[in-house]
Amino acid sequence: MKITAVEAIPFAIPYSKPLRFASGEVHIAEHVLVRVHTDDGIVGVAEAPPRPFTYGETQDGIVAVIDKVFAPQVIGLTLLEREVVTGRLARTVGNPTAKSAVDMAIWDALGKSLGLPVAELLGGYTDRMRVSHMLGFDDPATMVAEAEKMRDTYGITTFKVKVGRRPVHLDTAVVRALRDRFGADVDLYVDGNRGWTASESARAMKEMADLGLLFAEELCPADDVIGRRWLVGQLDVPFIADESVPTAADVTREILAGAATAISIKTARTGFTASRRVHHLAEGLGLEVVIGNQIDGQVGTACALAFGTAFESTSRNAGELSNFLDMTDDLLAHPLQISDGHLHRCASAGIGIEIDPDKLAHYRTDR
Ligand code: MUC
Ligand code: MG
Repeated sequence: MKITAVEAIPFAIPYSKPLRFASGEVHIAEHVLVRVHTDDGIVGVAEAPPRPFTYGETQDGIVAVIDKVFAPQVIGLTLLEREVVTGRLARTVGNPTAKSAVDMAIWDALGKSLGLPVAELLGGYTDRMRVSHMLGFDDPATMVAEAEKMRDTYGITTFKVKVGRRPVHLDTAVVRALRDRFGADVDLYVDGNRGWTASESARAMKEMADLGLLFAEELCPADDVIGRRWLVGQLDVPFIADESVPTAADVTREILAGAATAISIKTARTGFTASRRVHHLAEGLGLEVVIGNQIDGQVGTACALAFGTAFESTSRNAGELSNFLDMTDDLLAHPLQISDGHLHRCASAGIGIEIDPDKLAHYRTDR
């Protein structure tokens, strides 16, 4: 169970449909596949998605920090020393998705070594999650058509609508068009990625007051401290903190400040080890949680699913597990399948995924 090598492999897979939102847009999945090797021939895998507009990381930076800093810090440790790994990686500031991919690849290797699914090692609550699909910026008719396709093809009935454009009517018109089209048959919530001011957010939420939203997420920046508290205090739906809470300490800070009332847990930024801390903290604080998506590929989505299915509160709400549907291809030998609005986790050991070597050879960009 001793770690002998850590590889960081950059790859690039185009999206068939780019995702656009208030803080950026994504056209190509330029991610990093992390492989952790052990002395008994086990290989654990996970992926890191660079999101410069959210965490400041880049693909080259992720490869460099893993090759030069993290790999030397974890080689020689065993798969059971995950808290030692966490402590060593914490010596480096930032780099959340690089750290998380190393952490999750170690958990994958541990599960494979023990012959047990990671979801069961973490908590083993269920084997499936309802799926929520993210609708990126477009005109109302196109976004309604996409929701229709997702419902008819995959049975998805929960949609997170990206908002944060100006004037706010551009977005409120989309949410209204979705409600008009689907009535009470779908659940809707909105994510602003900090695009609006607090007062624009308040106006937009008033315009949508009759639309039965489940949640509102990061409508305005958490750095607008007073404005954000003012906004959250007047909403009658939970306000989800996403990019403002990349660590458990940030969760405490934002919740105690009245800047949020619910939490998005993203394994892409907190791996399994720190996501577990965030989950336990949220439970102790009595916060609702949603499993979020860092616009992950199938490897990252399988990680989110493994964590989400491990606990009751993480599997209660629909999880954001469908961004991979917008990619032209992926790395898995057995692609994830969403049906009847659910994603089932694979019962095999580790995270439950297998990398297709031909696909990796085709999409890796370092050779
Ligand atoms: C989300 O929930 O915000 C877009 C930006 C980011 O950091 O994550 C995605 C999805
Ligand atoms: Mg978000």
